[in-house]
Amino acid sequence: MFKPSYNIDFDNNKLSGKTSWKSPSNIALIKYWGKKDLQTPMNPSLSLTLNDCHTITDVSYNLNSNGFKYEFFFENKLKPDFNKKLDIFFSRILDYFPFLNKVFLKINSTNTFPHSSGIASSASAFSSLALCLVDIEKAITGSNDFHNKASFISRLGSGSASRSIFGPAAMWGKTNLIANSNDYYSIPFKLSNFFKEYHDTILIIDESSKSVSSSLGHDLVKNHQFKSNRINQVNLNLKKLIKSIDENDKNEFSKIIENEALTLHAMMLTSNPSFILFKPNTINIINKVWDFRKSNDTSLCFTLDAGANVHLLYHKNDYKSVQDFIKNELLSYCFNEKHINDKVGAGPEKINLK
Ligand code: 2P0
Repeated sequence: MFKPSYNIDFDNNKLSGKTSWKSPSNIALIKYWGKKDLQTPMNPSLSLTLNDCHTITDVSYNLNSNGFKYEFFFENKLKPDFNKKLDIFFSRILDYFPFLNKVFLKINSTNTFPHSSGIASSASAFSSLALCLVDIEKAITGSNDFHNKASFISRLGSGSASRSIFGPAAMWGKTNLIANSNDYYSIPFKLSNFFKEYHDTILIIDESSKSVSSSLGHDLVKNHQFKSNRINQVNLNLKKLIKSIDENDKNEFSKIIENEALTLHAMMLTSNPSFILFKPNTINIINKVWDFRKSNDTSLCFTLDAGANVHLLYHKNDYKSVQDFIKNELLSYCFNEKHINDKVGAGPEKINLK
């Protein structure tokens, strides 16, 4: 799959150019937690693609007669700290991009969201880089495998990155519920107009980096005591979530995504060894959201990533009431009142270079 058969004796004049892609972060509604073999998921996941939290990656390429080489810059500063992760990524993808053996890549990435905000940037970072690479392959060879290959390549950098290729929603992982779903790349998920109008306000509770990486968390699911129950539950939740989306049922949607978020963290609490990524203010906010929902007919609900921050999801019709609620009752739980207002977005875009 996606291994091209082109001859690498290219016209060397073609081996020079530049491309740039902007790719968003995503927030999972149905959570990917646990892997099978190389970067394939234990269970299907489904996410909303964000609009404003994104990474812009520029890649310039030039002929290199000594084989593949790259340099990675973050916000225009050389960043060798990322090379360990990037070396693994490039070793996984060389067979899928034979042209890489002939080039030197200069990569520069910039995030629109603060990189110390505790927001995972691997999804937007790897998806924007993967899009640049398929775009370069297209320019050199005329190859036409584009979005599916970009998602496949993103996955080899970070599993959740495979979902960022498609907006407004994407699903990854084989399930009988959705035709063409597979473990190797994500596919677009048809979201009803109602849910396309959802906002995501990310409440920043903790800016420090996570005490346990997601990769380690995924590993701990392999021998988890609740693994088979989790697989059953996630498939049932996916089925119910798809129905709630088809029926524009906001209450059922809220119930399922909150159950997924809390189960994700329950899996962490019951791993061996156990670990905890939420903070007291994560719980305080969840209780406030539940109180708010008791006294309001609202779409407001929460989800959590692998960290302490809370994602508040709500329909645009509730924007004013939810923003007032955040300002009056939730910002005091945030680190320096930090929060990011985002919403469901359309997916990555190529940046036109002058
Ligand atoms: C998700 N998360 O579905 C889940 C929910 C975090 C919580 O995927 O090892 O960075 O790079 O494949 O994708 C975070 O894990 O892990 C994640 P790798 P990734 O979004």
